[in-house]
Amino acid sequence: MTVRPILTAPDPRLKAVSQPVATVDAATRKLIDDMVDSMYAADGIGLAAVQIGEAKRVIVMDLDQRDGKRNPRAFVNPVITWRSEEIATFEEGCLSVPEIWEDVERAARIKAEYLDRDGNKQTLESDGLLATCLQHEMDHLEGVLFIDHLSKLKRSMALRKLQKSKRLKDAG
Ligand code: K1U
Ligand code: ZN
Repeated sequence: MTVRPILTAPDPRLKAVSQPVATVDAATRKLIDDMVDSMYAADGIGLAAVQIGEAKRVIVMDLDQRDGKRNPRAFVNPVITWRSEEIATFEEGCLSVPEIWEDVERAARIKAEYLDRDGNKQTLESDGLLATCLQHEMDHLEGVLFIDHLSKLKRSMALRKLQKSKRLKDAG
């Protein structure tokens, strides 16, 4: 089990565009395992590889964490193939933007294709939290944070709050 530190904004590495994975091999599965361990250790429901400093197109997610049961899923090289015109608004958080929660508008439903941890091609149609979380994590693969969807004023307020809490933490 390897829990790796999660980068926080405004770390410039979070702005990288992640590169596709050539083959789902042992190294990819080790990355997936580290991401799952890091996500659970941080009490998250999703994580993109770039958040632990690996700019690869890999996402993990577990939306079913109940009664100590875990059901992690991995999405390698995910692509959104269809988005609904209907929009849904969810309050989002991000392990790379701690302590900030804001409403974000995204497509209410999406279809996606990806490779699973065995390298098999999968298709998925989703709505609700799964559609929101997938779009949030896929934004990370393009170097986009959820606060980039906010107004300039709300984004700069969020970044100021983040910097203040970092200063307080550093001061002990
Ligand atoms: O990308 C990330 O950092 C993961 C992020 C996923 C996400 C959450 C909510 C809406 C969209 C995307 C998180 O896991 S934030 C943490 C979180 O969801 C949570 C933490 C503690 C209790 C309950 C939820
Ligand atoms: Zn995030």
